[in-house]
Amino acid sequence: MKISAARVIVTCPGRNFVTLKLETDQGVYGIGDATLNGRELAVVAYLQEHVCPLLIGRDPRRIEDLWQYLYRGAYWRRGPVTMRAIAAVDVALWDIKAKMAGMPLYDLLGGKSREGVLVYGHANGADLGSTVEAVGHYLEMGYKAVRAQSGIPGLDLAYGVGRGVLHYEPADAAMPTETRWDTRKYLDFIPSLFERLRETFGAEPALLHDVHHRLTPIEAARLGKSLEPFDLFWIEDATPAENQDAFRLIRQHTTTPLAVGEIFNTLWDAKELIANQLIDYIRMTVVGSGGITHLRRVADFAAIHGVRTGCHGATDLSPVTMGAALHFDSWVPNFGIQEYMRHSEETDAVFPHSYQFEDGYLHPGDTAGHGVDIDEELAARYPYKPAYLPVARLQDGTMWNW
Ligand code: EZ4
Ligand code: CO
Repeated sequence: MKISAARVIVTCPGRNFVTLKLETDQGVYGIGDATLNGRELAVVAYLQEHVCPLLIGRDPRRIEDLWQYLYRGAYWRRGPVTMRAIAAVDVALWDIKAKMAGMPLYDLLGGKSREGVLVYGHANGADLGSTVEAVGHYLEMGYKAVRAQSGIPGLDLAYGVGRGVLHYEPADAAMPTETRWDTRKYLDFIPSLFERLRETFGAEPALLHDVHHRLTPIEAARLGKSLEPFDLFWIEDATPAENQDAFRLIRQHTTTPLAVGEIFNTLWDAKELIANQLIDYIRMTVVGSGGITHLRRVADFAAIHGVRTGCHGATDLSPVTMGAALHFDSWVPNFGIQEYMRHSEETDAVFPHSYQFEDGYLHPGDTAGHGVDIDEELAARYPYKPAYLPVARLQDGTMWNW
């Protein structure tokens, strides 16, 4: 069995997606996601110029060997571009293998560990009142877990808050939108939001919050402490995590659970965090961190340290990643939760998929493979459109973390 073609498909049904399609001499094909939000064409070039030529003629059944070949063989290791390219190949190969076996991918991984995948939705509003309303809306839709992001009094553009649309889409402009940040305003406001959410909805729903790398360790410690009475499921990306050691300080001050890792690419980004139990949830997912092959290694390492998974699942991760992640989530023994930001109807039409939402849970479906396809004709109707993520500055203009 041989790989006969490797093609990269770029499409923009409302936002940009990069997809790799691997074809074989036996007619079976597989697809993988390679989207890197705001830097998409770097991965396209990496795949087209440097990876696709290496794949032709190779045996697609040798997933592990091909993974090692692309990881070790480049000499240059890690990073968001390389690891997304490897992930796209890896996920396409697992798709092929599961199709050949006539099994849904979760069966090939070891079978289902649970009946459904608990997901959290994204509620947001321009102010406290409309955020509370938005959380109510998600609970009415059946969600058991909701992330709440709100506009901050005195700041005009906040992370996670749409401009009048329910579905927040951060990569929103041909040049990066400039936002302003003020830590004190944020820290003063957020506890009142979660206090109101608990008053309104009671103890039952799981509530989450994304700090999006904005705080210093001692500020994050204060936030975690001030949110303790409201029993959050987690606070996410409390500080930038290049400095894994910084989480020791946060941990010493608060029992609010911590989640990190949507921008990590390999286990090495999270090794100290996991080994020292400085976090509770690891947010890496298939597209960002080398595919199923590497992610399950991360999950096994996390399992022996009591850390659970919480895969990133924003809309810049294509339905292909969502499908693959749901098979992974169905199998992984130390599953925590899965982020689920709904794609637009246009995106769903370009990527027909078998996964389904029901009563707060996602189900991967039983189609052989990962259950997600691409309609290439439809995809071709949506050409690539440059779009950047925003940037953030402090009130005096100093560059900050978006
Ligand atoms: O900002 O994926 O938890 N989710 C997030 C996302 C990220 C985007 C960046 O492309 O933080 O919304
Ligand atoms: Co996040």
